[in-house]
Amino acid sequence: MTEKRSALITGITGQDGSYLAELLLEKGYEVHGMVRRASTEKFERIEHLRERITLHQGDLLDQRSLVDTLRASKPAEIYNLAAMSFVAVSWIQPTLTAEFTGVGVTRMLEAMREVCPQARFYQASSSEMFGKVLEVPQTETTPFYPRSPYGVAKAYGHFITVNYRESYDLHATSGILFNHESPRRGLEFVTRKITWHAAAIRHGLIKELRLGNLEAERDWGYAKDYVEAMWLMLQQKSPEDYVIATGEAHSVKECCEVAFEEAGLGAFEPYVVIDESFVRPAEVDHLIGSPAKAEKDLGWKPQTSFEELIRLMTRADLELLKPR
Ligand code: NAP
Ligand code: G4F
Repeated sequence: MTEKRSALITGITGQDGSYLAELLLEKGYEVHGMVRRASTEKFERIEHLRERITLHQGDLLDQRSLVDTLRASKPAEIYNLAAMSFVAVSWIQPTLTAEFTGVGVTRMLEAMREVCPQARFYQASSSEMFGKVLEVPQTETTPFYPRSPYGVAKAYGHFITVNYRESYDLHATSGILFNHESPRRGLEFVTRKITWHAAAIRHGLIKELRLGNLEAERDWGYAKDYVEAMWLMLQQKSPEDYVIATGEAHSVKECCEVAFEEAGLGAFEPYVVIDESFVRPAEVDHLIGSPAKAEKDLGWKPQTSFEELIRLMTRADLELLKPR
């Protein structure tokens, strides 16, 4: 019997980690995940997979645990998705964000160099690195101008991945992913916050939704489509960097319009209150990516439109919050 290919996912308990684990299991991989200890386990997103995956205790701050996780899982592919991923909190915990989201990448790469230098490495880079954009649309060659401690940390993670590829000939790839959402998105991110609140208002559980900047625009795609691109990147003969995006931008306001309409509430304006506490010290006003290279080299295309995405998230939250 041929042995299964093994893959390690850091951040397996997160939105992307859970979809990627499902995809890799479907493809016949032996799936390992790295999780950090907490007094209460937060494994809801992978509960349905628990019997089919192997979990290892580890933390991006702890080199020993990364080395031991790689020794135990013997991965052919490593997907480094773990990070402090919420931009707003990166101003509150800037140093910790730098440690998790920036230097944590070097720790993973060092552990890989020591234990399994032949493995393939995926780094979860972000369109937040483009920040105050220097080119429209953003591509793999657009210079970075990050606008948050999170964006700065991700830029470090991107460049250290490129540097280790060039210094040590590692198969290391940086996927520059634009915003991607799903019913598994954390409630603090704006799309899920909007769809959850629209559903809760519809069911009479709450009365209003407090938001910051309604004019901000993002290139929003569906997380399930995006994890396929991560896998495709690691199947390439030589490692390169790719932008993953839909090529369309929409505003927070448009997201409200679609969600409130899908929830059967009509116009969103009577329910939304502008709350300055959600306005960021420095904003990223407009992001729009070009997926042209991904389409050409990986044969990857987004499958889900912005409107379909917000509608499916709203329907999922209506079901989740339905009185029983
Ligand atoms: P997410 O839902 O916030 O998940 C983050 C994951 O990282 C969780 O599993 C979390 O574990 C883990 N983690 C955090 N700190 C850790 C540490 N010190 N040690 C070990 N694990 C740690 O994020 P996501 O949306 O799935 O995003 C996945 C990755 O892609 C992140 O790196 C994010 O920055 C990046 N990214 C996301 C997007 C997007 O739009 N979603 C776009 C571009 C890039 P716990 O469950 O224990 O907290
Ligand atoms: O949903 P957000 O918090 O996502 P943001 O900041 O774009 O970051 C996400 O995407 C990045 C990729 O570009 C990832 F790297 C990162 O990990 C994360 O997944 O905010 C989107 C926009 C912002 O302009 C924000 O100012 O929505 C605006 N917004 C307006 N009111 C709000 C709110 N954002 C949040 N979270 N909450 C609000 O009440």
